Amino acid sequence: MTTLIFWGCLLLFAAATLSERGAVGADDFRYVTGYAGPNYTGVHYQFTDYTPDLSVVQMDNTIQSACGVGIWMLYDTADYDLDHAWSVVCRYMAASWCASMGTACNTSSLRYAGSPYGLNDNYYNLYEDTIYRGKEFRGNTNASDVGDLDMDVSSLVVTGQSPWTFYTGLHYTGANVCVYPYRHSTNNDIHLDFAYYDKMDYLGMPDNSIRSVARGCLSDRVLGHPGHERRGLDDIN
Ligand SMILES: [Ca+2]
Ligand SMILES: [Ca+2]
Repeated sequence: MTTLIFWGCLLLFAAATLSERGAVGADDFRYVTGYAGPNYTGVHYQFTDYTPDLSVVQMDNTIQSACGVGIWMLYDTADYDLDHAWSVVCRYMAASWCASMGTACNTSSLRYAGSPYGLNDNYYNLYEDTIYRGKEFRGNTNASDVGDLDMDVSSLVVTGQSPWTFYTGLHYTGANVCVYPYRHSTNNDIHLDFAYYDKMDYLGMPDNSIRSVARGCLSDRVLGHPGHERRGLDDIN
C-alpha cells in the first residue's frame, strides 16, 4: 500500500500582484493560470473549469508555477484521484494567489471548489476522500441525501455567507454540526468567504458519516461562527 503523501501547499491570503491581472475586471471571475516555467513564465494556460486531464491541453506534469482567483485543487493524478491512487493534492484558497509548485505537485488534473455561478456564492462541496479527492457531491440548496456520497464523505469546503448544517442521518436527522465559512480573503474588489476541512476528524464527525445537508445553522455544535472567531481544528497557520 502506498501511503498518503500530503504536501503542505496550502496558501492563504496571498498578496498577489500578478501583472496580467489589474485591479479592474469582473470580481467573480474564477480561474487558475498554470505556467510551465518558474516565477510565472513560459508556456501557460488559463483554466476556468474542472479539468480532469491536463494532457488535453498539453500541460500534464508541466505546471511549475500558477496564479489564480478562488479555491483550486491540483492533483498529481488524472480525474481528481477517482481511482484512489492517494494522489498528492496541492490546494490554494484565497481571493487571489500565486504559488510556486516546485516538484510538489506534478499536476495532472485540477478543479475548483465553490459555486459555478459566482466566486463567493453560498455553496458546499463534499468529497469522497480526504483532501478533496475522488467523487464529489455539491450544491447550493438543502439535500435530504447526498447521492453517491451517502456515508462516504471524507472532506468538504463551504463558501459564501451562509452556514451549512451537516447530518449523519438522511432527511436532516442524526448527529449534526453547523459550519460557517468563517475565513475571509480579499484582494481589491475580490472577496471570498470559506472554510475547509481536509478530513472529518476536524469536524468532530466520524469519517463517512454525513448523509444530508441543510442551509443555515441548525445545530448546537457550531464551527467557525464569525462572532466567536472560533477557528477550525485544522488551522495550521
Ligand atoms: Ca502527475
Ligand atoms: Ca470516504
